[in-house]
Amino acid sequence: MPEHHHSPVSTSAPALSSPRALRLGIAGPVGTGKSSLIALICRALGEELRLGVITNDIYTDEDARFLRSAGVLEPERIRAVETGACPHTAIRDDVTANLLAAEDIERDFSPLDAVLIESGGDNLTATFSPALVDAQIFVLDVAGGGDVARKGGPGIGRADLLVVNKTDLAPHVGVDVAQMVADAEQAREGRAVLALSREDADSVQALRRWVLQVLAAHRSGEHVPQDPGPMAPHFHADEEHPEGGYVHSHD
Ligand SMILES: Nc1nc2c(ncn2[C@@H]2O[C@H](COP(=O)(O)OP(=O)(O)OP(=O)(O)O)[C@@H](O)[C@H]2O)c(=O)[nH]1
Ligand SMILES: [Mg+2]
Repeated sequence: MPEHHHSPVSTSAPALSSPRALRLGIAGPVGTGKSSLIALICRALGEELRLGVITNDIYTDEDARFLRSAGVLEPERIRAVETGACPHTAIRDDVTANLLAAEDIERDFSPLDAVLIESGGDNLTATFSPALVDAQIFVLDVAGGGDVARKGGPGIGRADLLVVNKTDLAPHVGVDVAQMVADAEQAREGRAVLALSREDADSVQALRRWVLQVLAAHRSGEHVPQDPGPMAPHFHADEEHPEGGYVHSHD
């Protein structure tokens, strides 16, 4: 009688069995277009990938509402974490609320291919902890000024992808996109930079390809989550300091 023993690493487990969903963080200063970029990804990939979204806002669930009303995913697949404090805290120092939200959504919609986690808009140095996300996108926009890319910082320098967003606005704000991208590439020592506008279909396709590429690398085990590094010391406006706060860091 032929023997059909299952080896301890069972071959009967589906060969397709992938690791858990890719957790992809989207960070960047206030208003640079993080929610809009998530909407673009959902629109471009929502048919072929099983997606979930988690938003982080300080006091509201406004980003989640925006994304639900954009109709890019079933509303139940978009969840809000209210961070209650400076947004970077919840993506860097104590990621518990976000980890629980990610695990919940992955369980409720199992299997998911990717969970997109939007950070609350924060300062230039806020990045995700690798304990929360496998990969992260840092979003700048041209309206923030062409020299921002040169200023560097952990997100700009070392996020898996730097997006220079709203390139359609460049002529109106006097920014040279090619120069801004070149500066960013130099600051990033060759890591990926993408000039994006929701008005530019080619750029949206490039974003789509990048997400698929990271997902494939995540599944194959080739992708290694990077820690862009901690944020810079900073102060909060409501804290005691002669100039309106005291300088501190969250490490
Ligand atoms: N012109 C232009 N405007 C854009 C683009 N993407 C987003 N916006 C606009 O930029 C503004 C901010 O976009 P959001 O996606 O809400 O930005 P955000 O980074 O999620 O904002 P916070 O979560 O509040 O930090 C909105 O008015 C968007 O309509 C773009 O490609 N071109
Ligand atoms: Mg947003």
